[in-house]
Amino acid sequence: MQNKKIIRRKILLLGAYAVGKTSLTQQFVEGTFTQEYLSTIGVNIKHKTIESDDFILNLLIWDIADIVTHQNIPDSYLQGADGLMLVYDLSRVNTYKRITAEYQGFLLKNHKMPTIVVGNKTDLEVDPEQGDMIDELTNIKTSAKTGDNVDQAFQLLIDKFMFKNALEGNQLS
Ligand code: G3D
Ligand code: MG
Repeated sequence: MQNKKIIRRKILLLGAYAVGKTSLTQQFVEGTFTQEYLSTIGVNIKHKTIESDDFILNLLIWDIADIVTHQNIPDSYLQGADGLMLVYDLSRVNTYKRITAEYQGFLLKNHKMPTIVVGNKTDLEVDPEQGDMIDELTNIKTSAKTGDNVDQAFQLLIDKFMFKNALEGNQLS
């Protein structure tokens, strides 16, 4: 039997305070949701292994605290990143505006980085200010609380960077 290739990839979660970055990571990695105080200081790194028909993916998930993203994101956080998940809270539309306002420079500098926009907290009432434009720019909507679409959101990002790797003819490594 052919040995499967083991590949390592790193993704970053960015977004305003309390949009659910840590909860999404926890739901994806551990399949649980805790209402306890989960506030993140600095960066919280989680690991998950995903096996497909062709390879074993060792995924490192960097969940970055808002306190860091208020300032510049340290280069070391970005080093070797393969994908970016930008998270906002569907019940607080200003958290979407924060993504565009705070990360604009960063996103321009890293425009080739596979990126998805996630609207989290589908279990809550959507902010009435949420317009069609934001809706269209959202790749996927999730609830870290119920688990709805959480795996699919991470899979969407994984598909994006794996597809980019394949397009660029990169060897899996
Ligand atoms: P952050 O890591 O982006 O700062 P957290 O966000 O994951 O710490 O979540 C912030 C708060 O939102 C937490 O509540 C958490 O339980 C809640 N939360 C996260 N995701 C969801 C969701 O999908 N639905 C609902 N209803 N709540 C969610 P507390 O009360 O601890 O502040
Ligand atoms: Mg957090």
